[in-house]
Amino acid sequence: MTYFKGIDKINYEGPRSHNPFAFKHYNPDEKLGNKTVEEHLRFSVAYWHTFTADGADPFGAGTMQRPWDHLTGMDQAKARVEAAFELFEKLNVPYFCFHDVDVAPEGSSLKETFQNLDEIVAMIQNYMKTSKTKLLWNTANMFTHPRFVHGAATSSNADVYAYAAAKVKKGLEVGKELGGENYVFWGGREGYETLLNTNLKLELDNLAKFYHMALDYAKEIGFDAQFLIEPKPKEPTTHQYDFDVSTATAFLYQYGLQDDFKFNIEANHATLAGHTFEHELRFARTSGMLGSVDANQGDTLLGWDTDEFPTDLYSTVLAMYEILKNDGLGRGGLNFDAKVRRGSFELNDLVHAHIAGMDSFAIGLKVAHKMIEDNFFENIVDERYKTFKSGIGKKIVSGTTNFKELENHALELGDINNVSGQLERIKAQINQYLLSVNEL
Ligand code: XUL
Ligand code: CO
Repeated sequence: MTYFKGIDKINYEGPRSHNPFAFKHYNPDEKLGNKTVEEHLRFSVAYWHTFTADGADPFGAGTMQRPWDHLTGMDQAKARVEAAFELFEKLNVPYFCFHDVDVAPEGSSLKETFQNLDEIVAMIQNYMKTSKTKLLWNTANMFTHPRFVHGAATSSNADVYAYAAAKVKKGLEVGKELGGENYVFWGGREGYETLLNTNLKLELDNLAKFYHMALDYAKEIGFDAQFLIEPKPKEPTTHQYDFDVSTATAFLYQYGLQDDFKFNIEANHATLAGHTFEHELRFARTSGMLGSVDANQGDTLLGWDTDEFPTDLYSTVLAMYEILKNDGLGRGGLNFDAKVRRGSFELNDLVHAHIAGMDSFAIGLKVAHKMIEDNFFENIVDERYKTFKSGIGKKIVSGTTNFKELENHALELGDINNVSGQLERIKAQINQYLLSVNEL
């Protein structure tokens, strides 16, 4: 059966095309430096937003019109797999991601849940034999079901901890079966609402032990995926333990996990933490821990995780700059952890949304690539920090000075000469790059 009726494979038609079902900037086969555009961007479709979610929000019921809506249970799950691989092929995406419960419904026992999952995973595996789309990562949903009310690996209830471990164990087995490149841990309900009833130290110790056991098990079964932590500061708990890259880095170092984890950075999580997307990418890159990206954007007027498809070109440029400077994402990719708006309920909206996101990141890639060729930011930074290249600055950088020498230096100074940071000029130049993207 065809789900996305009347829609053919989405092709690249160039920036002047007016075809809503064509890429204007994403040309997967185009070579940029030593990689194709497809290899640079490594796009992934998020199963949960695109095939499972119905558009419900805290104020109202679902609005999405989907051709698998008339089905329920396993029949619906199977129809979703068919629809998913049809869309992957039409969008020509190299990757997809899912949570266990996105693909298969929970049964009346954990055993039945696993059986459901096995059946769907076998179906997915079959599709993957002939599809080019591979598994970027899978993960376990440990936040939706009421049993996770107090968390999973940080729950106050040891039985829930064990249940969560069983789900992750299964997730690692599934990841191995499907050849997943990464395995993601997003904190879900790993955090707390109030300290009035919380043993914070025990919860963090338990979480670290959970991660160590997951690593041990992955090794035991020979699943060599990159493990990723996805930081988020709040939602659903008030205080998520993996608040941001810096907080989670400290946690990983504290518990000896730093060599086995990298980060999956989500744009809207960064902004919820009061950071920019590029701030989180830079912090992860600086410590060699930039693993993958959940590509979306928030709404500047709303303070929650709106998971919009990324269309802000300024942001995609700065994100792609970080990714290119990281020499790419390695085994990671750009996963659209993004949902169409509640008002965009038609099936075609799913296609338009992915085209918009893919084109926006393709523009970001082209502009960032050109800026790096021009040494745009490198020249700005070189000039701005030039006092550290000679004299006392050089000694500071090489660690060969001390407070006495610095005091002597300071005492001999006359008026200190600072120069402008030139932010407005820099922004205007970035605009010039953006506006010339069609000539790049
Ligand atoms: C939630 C979120 C998750 C993770 C995977 O904000 O981003 O969908 O990406 O669990
Ligand atoms: Co995410």
